[in-house]
Amino acid sequence: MLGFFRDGTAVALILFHALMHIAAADEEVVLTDHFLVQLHEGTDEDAHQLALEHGFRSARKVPFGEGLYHLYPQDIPKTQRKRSLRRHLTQDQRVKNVFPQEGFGRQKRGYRDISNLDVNMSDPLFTKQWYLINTGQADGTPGLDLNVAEAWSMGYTGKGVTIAIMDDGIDYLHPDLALNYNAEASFDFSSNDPYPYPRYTDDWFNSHGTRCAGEVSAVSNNNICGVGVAYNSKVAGIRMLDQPFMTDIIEASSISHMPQIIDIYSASWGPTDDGKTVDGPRELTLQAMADGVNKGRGGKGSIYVWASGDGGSYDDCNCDGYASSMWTISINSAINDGRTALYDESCSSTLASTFSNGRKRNPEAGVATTDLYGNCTLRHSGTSAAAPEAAGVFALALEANPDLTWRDLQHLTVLTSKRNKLHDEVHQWRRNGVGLEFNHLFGYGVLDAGGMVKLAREWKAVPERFHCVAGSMQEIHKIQSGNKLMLTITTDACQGKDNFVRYLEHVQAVITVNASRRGDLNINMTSPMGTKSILLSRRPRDDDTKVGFDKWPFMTTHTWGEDPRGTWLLEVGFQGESPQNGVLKEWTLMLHGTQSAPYIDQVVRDYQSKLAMSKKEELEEELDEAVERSLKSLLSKSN
Ligand SMILES: *[C@@H]1O[C@H](CO)[C@@H](O)[C@H](O)[C@H]1NC(C)=O
Ligand SMILES: *[C@@H]1O[C@H](CO)[C@@H](O)[C@H](O)[C@H]1NC(C)=O
Ligand SMILES: *[C@@H]1O[C@H](CO)[C@@H](O)[C@H](O)[C@H]1NC(C)=O
Ligand SMILES: *[C@@H]1O[C@H](CO)[C@@H](O)[C@H](O)[C@H]1NC(C)=O
Ligand SMILES: [Ca+2]
Ligand SMILES: [Ca+2]
Repeated sequence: MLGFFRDGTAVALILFHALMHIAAADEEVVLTDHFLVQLHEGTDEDAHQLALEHGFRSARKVPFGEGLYHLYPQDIPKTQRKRSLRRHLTQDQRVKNVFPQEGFGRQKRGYRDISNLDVNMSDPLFTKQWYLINTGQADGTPGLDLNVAEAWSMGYTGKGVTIAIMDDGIDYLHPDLALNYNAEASFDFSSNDPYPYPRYTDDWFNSHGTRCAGEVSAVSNNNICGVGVAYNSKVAGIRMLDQPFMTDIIEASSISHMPQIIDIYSASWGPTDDGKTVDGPRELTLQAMADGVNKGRGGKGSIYVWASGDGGSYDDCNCDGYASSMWTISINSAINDGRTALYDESCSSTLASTFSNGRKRNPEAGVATTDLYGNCTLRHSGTSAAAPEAAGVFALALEANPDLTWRDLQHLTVLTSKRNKLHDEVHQWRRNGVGLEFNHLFGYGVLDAGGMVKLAREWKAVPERFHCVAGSMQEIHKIQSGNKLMLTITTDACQGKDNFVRYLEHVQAVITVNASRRGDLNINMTSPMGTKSILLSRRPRDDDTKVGFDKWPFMTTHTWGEDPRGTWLLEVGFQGESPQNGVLKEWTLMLHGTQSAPYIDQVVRDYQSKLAMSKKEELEEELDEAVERSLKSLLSKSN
């Protein structure tokens, strides 16, 4: 039976009916050589053995039921070559059920035929906006884009959604922005007035906010500059970066400005990216963020989108308390051929990526958008340019489903972001314990607007969130070069208590550690399901010898969806030329997530309550479709 359906056997049977329905495919359905197989009993090793015997590469346990395994083939998925594969599996004594997998994934969620796109915009820069529709312009890789055309073709353009750009102001007189400018929701916290117009300097230094605004909300089809990702959304300017020093009050005021009108806040700033800073939001700003996610948007939560940072391989965005916050969606960037940009920072808290400039000499490989004083530019850059693109995609999702909470949007990001052709030379793409593919730099991949709005339309709010302190280690532990410290916490994830966390969202490791050279410290954490998160990489420029990390909440998104029960391993060591030593004083493991399964469980519950109201057959069909969708959204990750 399907273990996690706490509602019992009947439900499990219904689900199986649904699964069989998918399996009982008609002629037109393409079957792949991926199989969902249920075993009578046995360990992961037995499943692996079974997979090998039938010519598969291996078997991976999947989380939506007892004894269910995904058997996957040796090479890149193709359509099923041997019909007999299924028969052999069905006949195997160890196997209880076999669910062949339809070949829908590549069509629906993969690359699309660019010539099928029918987007006709009069804006002169539109064809230079490869991040919207990448046809290979500027030496880019065709199809490597935000897939906005699909969302637009479904009618989602950001209507009714307001995005605030927290930056150095917005040229709201710009003819490509004026129409979409939300003056009522705008403010200038740098000079305390309602007009966030950028301060003039000879070098146009304060062009950042205007460029970001155009990426989100530039008006379409008006013969001016380009087109925003959410070209019918409203954009608000929150000027807050243009004064000699930042203060907690300015940050907090900006982040909490009009949370019932502003839906999404986009931030392309943070602590200095010098590779030696460890800093984050102060007291008021933390409180403002907490209030935002709990009370903003009528309680559904303000959406905070954050650029992961421009510190390059010398920095680690987990040392940036804004980007690494659970309440922000931290966005990294890929360049137009899928490589990392040289300024990209990597860290385990990044959720996904969009696009920006870098490496390419081609003058049109930058980000085309609006610029100061009515101009346009082809050269917006950095992870600064990446965050607003994400804000635009989220605006499309919020239009598709205004009920989405801040957490729903993170789940949607995890499920629909794509590896596409992203390529990180340093860190491999890996799969976590529930099969979600991620990368240490790109997160779960590049945002896919079409995929996101499709899933958003049908989305049911995820179950309630719980918080469990899985364990805390407060003793003194010495660390030395060449002799890394290994600690474990074994946890039941508060099972049996009200705050049991069974399906993870974010995980935080609160760590106090000092070192003779902080930058040489290197911390990894491995979950019970075997997913290793790099919590801290070497930062060669960080020569701190005193402060270390004081109760610093390192965050990982890489264990999303996993079962946190079991033993967590923390490894702390040094990398670098000279021998170092240090002392770890605390490791507290905090789990955040849900008790009941997101996605499928809800579908079944909804179905049950509806069933009580009759119209059985119709509903059964609905359920089939709903379960199919849920499974597809999860399993398509394995394509
Ligand atoms: C695009 O729109 C313009 C102006 O509306 C029109 O003249 C042109 O024929 C259109 N092109 C296509 C390919 O539809
Ligand atoms: C910006 O626009 C102004 C006025 O339209 C124009 O005079 C100027 O040359 C433009 N500057 C750049 C750098 O394109
Ligand atoms: C780290 O902290 C310990 C205990 O508080 C202290 O004895 C040690 O000198 C510190 N080491 C460094 C490198 O600051
Ligand atoms: C952490 O993981 C990285 C990448 O796998 C590895 O290079 C490094 O040595 C590990 N560090 C520790 C302290 O285990
Ligand atoms: Ca335009
Ligand atoms: Ca940084």
